[in-house]
Amino acid sequence: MRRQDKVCNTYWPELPELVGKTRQIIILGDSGVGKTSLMNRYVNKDFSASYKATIGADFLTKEVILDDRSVTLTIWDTAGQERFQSLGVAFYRGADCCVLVYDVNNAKSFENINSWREEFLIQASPRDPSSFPFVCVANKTDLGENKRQVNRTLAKNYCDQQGQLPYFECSAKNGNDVEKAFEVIARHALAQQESEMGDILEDPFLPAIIEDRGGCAC
Ligand SMILES: Nc1nc2c(ncn2[C@@H]2O[C@H](COP(=O)(O)OP(=O)(O)OP(=O)(O)O)[C@@H](O)[C@H]2O)c(=O)[nH]1
Ligand SMILES: [Mg+2]
Repeated sequence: MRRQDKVCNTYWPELPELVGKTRQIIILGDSGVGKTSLMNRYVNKDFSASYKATIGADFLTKEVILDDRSVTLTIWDTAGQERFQSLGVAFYRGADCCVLVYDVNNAKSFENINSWREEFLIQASPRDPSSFPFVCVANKTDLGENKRQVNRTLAKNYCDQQGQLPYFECSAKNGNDVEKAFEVIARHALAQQESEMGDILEDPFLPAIIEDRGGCAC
């Protein structure tokens, strides 16, 4: 049994809950690219063809199990429409991972993802901007190649230049690769959770806390 598991299972069962506060995932991109639809597809396994602009921000939570470990994601779906954005910016700070979405059939939405990325970094001011986990999602691939305006290679090149961002071509409509994209996001979140748990296990006061609880974690 790993030391971490022994501490949690035997002496401090609530540790994962304390550390494993929900991880904040934020979805950004132009209006109409399908941010709400992707979140809905992933969390509720559902899709609606009607469009209702998100105002400010909305969220859904989902518990994900990966390799027998659990992580809870709070997925923040933000407004793409400029007039509804100011409310959403408040949620940038505290995000653990950011999903940049564009519509493969809309070149402008791809050109704008860099602005979304830069604005996020300004507002969220993460400790290390160069290593902050972004994931890029190209949505609406179900509409067919003749509608496509953004070439896969172009988008892949952009992601590679930005530090090998994971890149997925998805469809919220038919569900294609949505699960796959969010699995990468959930893995980032789980890694962060485990790293924070590791920090606590290294805490010089931990032996005293465990002692207090009537045990030894060695
Ligand atoms: N064909 C197709 N349509 C999609 C897909 N994803 C979303 N849509 C449609 O595109 C429209 C906009 O989708 P939303 O998810 O509301 O877009 P949004 O990015 O949340 O828009 P804002 O809230 O304004 O920022 C809706 O009519 C959706 O049904 C997709 O993968 N394929
Ligand atoms: Mg929306």
